[in-house]
Amino acid sequence: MNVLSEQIDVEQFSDQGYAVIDSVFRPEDFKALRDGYSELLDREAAGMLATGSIDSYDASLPFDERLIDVCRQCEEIDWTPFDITFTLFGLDAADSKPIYLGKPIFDILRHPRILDIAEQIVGPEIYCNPIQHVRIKPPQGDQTLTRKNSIILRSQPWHQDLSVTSEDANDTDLLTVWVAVTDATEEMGCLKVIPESHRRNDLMPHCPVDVKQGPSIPDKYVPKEVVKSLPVKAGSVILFHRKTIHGSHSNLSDKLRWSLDLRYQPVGQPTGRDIFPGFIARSETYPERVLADHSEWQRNWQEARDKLIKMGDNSVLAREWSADAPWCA
Ligand SMILES: O=C(O)CCC(=O)C(=O)O
Repeated sequence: MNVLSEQIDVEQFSDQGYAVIDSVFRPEDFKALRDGYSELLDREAAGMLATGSIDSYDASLPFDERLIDVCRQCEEIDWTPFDITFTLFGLDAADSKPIYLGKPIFDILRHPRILDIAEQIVGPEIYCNPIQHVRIKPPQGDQTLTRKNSIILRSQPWHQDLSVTSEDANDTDLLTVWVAVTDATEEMGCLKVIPESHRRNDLMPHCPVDVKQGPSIPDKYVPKEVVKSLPVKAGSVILFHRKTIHGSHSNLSDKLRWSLDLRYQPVGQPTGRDIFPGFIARSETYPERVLADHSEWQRNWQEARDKLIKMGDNSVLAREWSADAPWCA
């Protein structure tokens, strides 16, 4: 445990609201994930061919070329099957697609190197918070690729992660662990942060920009005097405090920018997404409660999906940001 402790500047994290840790993963650590997504894309593309959303698909091409080609051909790629959590906006019908619950993701969520990092911020009783995403962003300079695609595939506007939880999680020590699967240079749309922005007491005002976009802070409220871009190499990890204002640049390169954003917190605090299944990832006190069974994790998400479909209205899942609020004018 704590093999990486010397690499994490916990003081800088408390002071600045973020930390960058280089070389946490090697390329081979992502092989299973890449293979899983390659198969997933083949399956999804077969469905798109059958329904006529795309006209052609060359399975012999490398993954990046296949995904870019699919994005270019279809009106709008449905990201649900590629993501690892439910959208707050689309799970209102029994025909919404299952999310990706492959073992490679479960293994990364429980990866000892990630938990060693999280432990230094949230302590030894670690809960894997279920607000988590896989983002594989196509080149945004090519308007045909992204004009209609959901925000998850585009640059992310300024926000605090606390803005997407329900209010009962206001005091949860929520840690965002952002993992670079590919390089993320500034041209490729790396993250950007406002250092020290987590120190203010209140959550900033956020506004919903459109139905597929998470809440974002209106430009006039973003203290942009000190914006820091965070370019990183594949395998690096970036940590954010729940109130740190951050976003990402547009991917103006011709490559895919692939990342995971995962979240951890101490066991026993509200997750801010009650109905989604988190799990105990590490515990000294109750080691027998740690979830190590991939099938059980899958089942938990499937049960949550059934519940959500029955509920119909997902708006209860997170705090409400109204476009009619005075700060959105
Ligand atoms: O990966 C990105 O572009 C944005 C990630 C982000 O904003 C987050 O993890 O909260």
